[in-house]
Amino acid sequence: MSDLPNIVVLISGSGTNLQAIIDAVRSGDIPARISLVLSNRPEVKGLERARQAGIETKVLDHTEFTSREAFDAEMIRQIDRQQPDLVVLAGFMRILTGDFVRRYEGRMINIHPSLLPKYRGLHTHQRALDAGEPEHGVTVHFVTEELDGGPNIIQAVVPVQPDDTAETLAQRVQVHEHLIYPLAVKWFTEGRIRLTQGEVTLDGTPLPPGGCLLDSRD
Ligand code: NHR
Ligand code: GAR
Repeated sequence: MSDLPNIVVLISGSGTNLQAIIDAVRSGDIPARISLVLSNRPEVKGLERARQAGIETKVLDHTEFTSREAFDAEMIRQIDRQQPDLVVLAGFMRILTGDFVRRYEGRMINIHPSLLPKYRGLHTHQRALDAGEPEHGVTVHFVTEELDGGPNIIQAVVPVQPDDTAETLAQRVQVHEHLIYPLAVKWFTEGRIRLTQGEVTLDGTPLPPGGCLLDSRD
């Protein structure tokens, strides 16, 4: 056992954000260890990434459970075995029950591909394009029961280009995801980021509602 903070990562897909975090742990940038990668979908690329990095993996296929409550209860069992300091949702695509979210309140974060509070939920890139938004982006936030409603930690702004499709926009947003998610995980594991009474502080100073802003437009 090591004294480093312990992270459990939940995924559903390709795991490029997981990879960015693995790389930052490896390089020593994030002072932590990843003890488990849990996927609700079998055979996704993210599981292979975890195995390649020598991290324990577990699949809990949600289709094999009779209810969200039963699925979440088994996830809790698997996660609590690791006694994690931080639970990281990295492209995890199942809505979590209140019981689950409350259990990890203040130590569970998510990356969501929009400038929250805009475009909660799914298909964010297409919805931003349809609305004619001049800019879009990505948010790292603490997870609360309200879907994509938790307080923000970091946002990165990405300008929308006239010829953008949902795919090209998603690709440019992802470049920023891979910058800000490892940074948020680093700050949390260093004890710099805290959620207290619904407010996020960085080094003890409350963040503005959007969170820390990474603006690469200039
Ligand atoms: N759970 C809670 N309670 N609160 C949040 O803020 C959560 C959460 C679970 C996941 C990630 C979120 C995102 O970043 C997240 C945040 C999935 C859906 C969804 O509709 C919505 C938001 C997010 C993740 N999922 C469908 C469901 O029925 C399934 C969709 C699919 O499998 O493709 O769970 O966007
Ligand atoms: C990321 O773009 C993430 O922002 C988004 O899914 C992708 C996962 O990619 N998350 C959501 O849409 C959550 N509902 P990854 O598996 O390669 O990290």
